[in-house]
Amino acid sequence: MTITITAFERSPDGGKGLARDTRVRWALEEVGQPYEVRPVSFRAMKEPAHRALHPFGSIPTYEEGDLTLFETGAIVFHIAERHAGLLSDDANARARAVTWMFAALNTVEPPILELANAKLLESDKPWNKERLPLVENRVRDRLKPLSAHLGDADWLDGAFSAGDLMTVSVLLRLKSSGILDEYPNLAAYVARGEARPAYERAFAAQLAFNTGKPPTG
Ligand code: GTB
Repeated sequence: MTITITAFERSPDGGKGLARDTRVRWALEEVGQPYEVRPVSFRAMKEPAHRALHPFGSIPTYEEGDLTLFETGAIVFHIAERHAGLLSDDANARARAVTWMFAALNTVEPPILELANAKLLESDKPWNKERLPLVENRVRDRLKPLSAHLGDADWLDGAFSAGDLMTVSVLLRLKSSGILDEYPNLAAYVARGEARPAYERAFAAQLAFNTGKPPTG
């Protein structure tokens, strides 16, 4: 059955892979499932046809036969459950990987988004200069224990899993801030994720999509 996801017609990041369709592309590449991408403009995103797929009028969505999903956590979990490669056969290891998915989305991502918003949307506010260090410290409050847990391991809980895919995806948003480099094992963890062939294919595909140039290599 054809899998179709939606993505920004042109991502505001110009193809840096930060829009959330990249994590869905990555999951599909990890499990070897082909997919199609339907571009959605900012205007179309808020129209009834798209809201029927995504009540909040955002991307990405996921369509497969009569199933429609939104929220990258649910989409990646669905992909990981249906296909081998992202969740262990061991029930406890699966549960721990799902725990890391939730931790990535509910515990690690929120302060990272707050920082992105503070930089992108609030830079002209008179209080921004004072607030920014507070927000950066909230990010550090999450990175420090994450770094301590990872230690010198390659992945969060043994073999690479959907939990790592989500955690790396969330941390990627920090690359340009310099904060990630304060935790060398996390910077190396993100680099390991980016070096996975499935991530490379997903990144190349979204870059080609956003620049209109075919993937190279
Ligand atoms: N919780 C949802 C999920 O995980 O699926 C969040 C979905 C979401 O925020 N989607 C964003 C969106 O559609 C795109 S990813 N925004 C437009 C809207 O809602 O009107 C967020 C994003 C956007 C742009 C960049 N960038 O250019 O760097 C990075 C991330």
